[in-house]
Amino acid sequence: MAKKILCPDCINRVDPQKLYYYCRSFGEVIEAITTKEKKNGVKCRTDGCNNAHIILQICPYCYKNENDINIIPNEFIDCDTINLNLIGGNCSGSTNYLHIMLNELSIMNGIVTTPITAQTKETHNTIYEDIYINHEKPPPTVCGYTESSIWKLKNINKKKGNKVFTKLFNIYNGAGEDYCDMIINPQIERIITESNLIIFVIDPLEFDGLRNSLNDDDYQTSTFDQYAQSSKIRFNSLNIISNVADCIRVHRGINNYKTIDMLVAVVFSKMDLFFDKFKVDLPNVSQINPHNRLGHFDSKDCEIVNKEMRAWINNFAPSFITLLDANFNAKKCKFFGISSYGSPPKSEIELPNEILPHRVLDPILWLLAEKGFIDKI
Ligand SMILES: Nc1nc2c(ncn2[C@@H]2O[C@H](COP(=O)(O)OP(=O)(O)OP(=O)(O)O)[C@@H](O)[C@H]2O)c(=O)[nH]1
Ligand SMILES: [Mg+2]
Ligand SMILES: [Zn+2]
Ligand SMILES: [Zn+2]
Repeated sequence: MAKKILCPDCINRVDPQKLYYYCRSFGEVIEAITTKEKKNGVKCRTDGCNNAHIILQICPYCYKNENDINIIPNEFIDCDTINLNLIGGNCSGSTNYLHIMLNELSIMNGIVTTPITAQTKETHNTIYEDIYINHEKPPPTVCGYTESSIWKLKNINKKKGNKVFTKLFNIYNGAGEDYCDMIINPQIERIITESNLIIFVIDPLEFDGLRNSLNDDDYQTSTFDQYAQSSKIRFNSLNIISNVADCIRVHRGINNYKTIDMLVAVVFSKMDLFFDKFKVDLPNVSQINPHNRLGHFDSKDCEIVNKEMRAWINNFAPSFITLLDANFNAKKCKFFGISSYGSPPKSEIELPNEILPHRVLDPILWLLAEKGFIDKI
């Protein structure tokens, strides 16, 4: 049986034999496909339509009517898909991280990134403009946001004959609140359980020892107003990690005695705030690895960073490490330290004049190397 396709809109798995088809010329939707049609290619049934082969497929689960069509991009059928879920508490820096990382990926040697849907392009461009052109913080993600950012990735250094190594990257990044309230959002539960990769974005400011090491100004500019001003406890990452692990356990039938065998990148954001104070503890994380931009992955450097970050966090939040290791296979779980901006924001609204991302590609290069998409050195 052909592999099931993940509908990016409703996050249900669809048997390719059960897809509906849509004709762009006449807006006709064909639901029941005959065996003969399957063999010869589906054709529009409207008289006078010269659109011989209908190639636009739609998902039978989320199709409502002919005025409300979600097309499943062809790439979901042709390419190997990586479903990535970027999970972070509110204000952890996940939205900034995602779009700055995508931008860095697009200028990396040998990798070609192409947005697959108009929505993906528009959302990315808007956030890019906020950050790089207007130097403003992008707005917080709204609750219930489940749109995915869909990119085609080509590695031109991995050509075989005239075939270029290609993967589809389907990325979800919701609002922090939603990962704590999954029970009321089955769609978010499906996103988590259908992902083959997870990036946890962790805000180091949530740990008392680290937050207290900063002056008030740095704390306020590196968080959203409403959190800085209130003493309200934010949803913390321990809560999120245990929710996400429970969700995966329930849906995949993994009991509590076993760890979850999944690639997990644990990414500490906003590290620009700590490099000066913790240079002794973070001699490698605070340095940029030159291999990053060259399109391959440096396993040795990754291991050094992993150890350094684990030891550093263990000083401030040992319970974080205990909880993570109790739920996820530590061999498939790596720690990273990044800064999206490279330095703290100038004010509560304004970003630094120059955005100098620090090690933002490390986690993604590790995941792509594990998936065989780029080479390790
Ligand atoms: N110092 C510093 N602050 C950062 C960095 N990245 C993000 N921030 C701060 O963190 C805030 C939140 O960032 P977002 O990317 O919107 O966080 P989020 O995880 O998407 O938050 P929600 O969408 O509300 O869940 C930003 O407005 C910045 O103030 C960074 O690299 N350095
Ligand atoms: Mg966000
Ligand atoms: Zn669907
Ligand atoms: Zn037609």
